[in-house]
Amino acid sequence: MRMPERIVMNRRARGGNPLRGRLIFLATRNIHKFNEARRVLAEYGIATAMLRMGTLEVQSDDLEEVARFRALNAVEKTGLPIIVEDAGLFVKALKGFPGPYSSYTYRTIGKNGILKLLEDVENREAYFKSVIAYSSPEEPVRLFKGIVEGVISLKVRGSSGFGFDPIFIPLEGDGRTFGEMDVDEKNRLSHRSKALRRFAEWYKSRSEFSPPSSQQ
Ligand code: ITT
Repeated sequence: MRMPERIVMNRRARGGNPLRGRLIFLATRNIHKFNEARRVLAEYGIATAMLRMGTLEVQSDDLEEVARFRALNAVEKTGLPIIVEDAGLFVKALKGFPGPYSSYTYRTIGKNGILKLLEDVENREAYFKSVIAYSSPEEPVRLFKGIVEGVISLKVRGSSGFGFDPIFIPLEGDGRTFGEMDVDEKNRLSHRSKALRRFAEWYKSRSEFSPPSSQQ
């Protein structure tokens, strides 16, 4: 009898899954996010598969809580080891807005709306925050975070990336917005790559150093 995929994966994960620490599923509908993640994780020898699925969204002003909830929901639906990522842009002069509401804000007022809100505002400090939630059928959720500090530009610059990239200038960069960088340049600085690197270090070390009994 052919075993359902989900059960095969569950057994492998409990026993000797040869892909442990080498393959991860990223549940997202955002192809740019997937592309960024795929390239960072490849540096660690981890292959990334995109699970283009919607996850239940919880109404919360806390990125961590949203990511944790979405990861649990995705694992419940698929039985796979999964990461989800939630990110947001936090603008100091707007008291952290749009933050966890970045997706809605982008779809409604967009990047020009943020520029408008900051018209004549001197303090243009902002940061992007990324929270990655990892979970699998046998493991509790683990969170990995990354932040990149920067300023909001005076006008839209560049067309690379997605979302608010064309209005965000990272402090550690050379004055260009993320929208003026290619994906590898953005990955050297971004909130997402920092969180991903933290996840990758843990994911790899966990499989390399776990005792043989849990790996057979
Ligand atoms: P998911 O399917 O993974 O949820 P999403 O596009 O909805 O994809 P998020 O909820 O994590 O992603 O991000 C919320 C919004 O924040 C997103 O729509 C962008 O407008 C903005 N954002 C997040 N990360 C960004 C980045 O690296 N560069 C520019 N904008 C970003």
